[in-house]
Amino acid sequence: MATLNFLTGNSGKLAEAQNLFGPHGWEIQAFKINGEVPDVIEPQSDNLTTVALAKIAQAVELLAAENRLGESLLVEDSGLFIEALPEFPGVYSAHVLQSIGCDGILRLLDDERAAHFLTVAALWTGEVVEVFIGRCDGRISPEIKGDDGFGYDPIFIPDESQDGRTFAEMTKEEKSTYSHRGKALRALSDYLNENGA
Ligand code: ITT
Repeated sequence: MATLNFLTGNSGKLAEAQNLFGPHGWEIQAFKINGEVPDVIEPQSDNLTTVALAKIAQAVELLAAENRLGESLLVEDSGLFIEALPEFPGVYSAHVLQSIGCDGILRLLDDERAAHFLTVAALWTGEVVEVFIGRCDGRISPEIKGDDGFGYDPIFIPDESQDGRTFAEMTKEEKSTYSHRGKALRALSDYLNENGA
């Protein structure tokens, strides 16, 4: 089974990637140095691609320092964008979740609830960097619902599912069918297949 390193401090993202790639013959392995996920600095930027490219540049330096430059490595940056609150929480999604949480988001909204998630995944192939983007349109639920998933999953309802459930009320497989991450990682998986990885 081929191995793809994933540098992330978010265990929910790791679990989703493992679930999505496992059936396609890829083992997604958490990238660690001395048993720890190394810290990378996220630049101040209002653009997820800029953040993902900064993360992959640092990750490649870490691989090089470990004499593992020939291995492939994945990072990704994701954000929730709420139409009524332009660019918010967007690139600040992690900070906003920690500070006001899903409850705080619900308190900020009235009838206008359209939102989307974006994922920018950056892959070091062992030779070059490739970028894959996934988007999921939906809306913010009137209430917190569901126990699965992570982050904003209990308040996000994807349009495509058409049954009104939040991501947190879905299995990982169902969420991946519709999600920003599922779309970005399926494009990445197609790239790996087409390029004979
Ligand atoms: P990394 O180490 O991979 O950067 P992170 O948790 O900092 O992990 P991001 O900056 O990409 O990840 O994510 C911003 C926030 O958005 C973070 O609080 C996540 O929990 C949340 N988030 C990302 N993807 C999500 C998803 O699919 N469902 C719900 N919340 C999500």
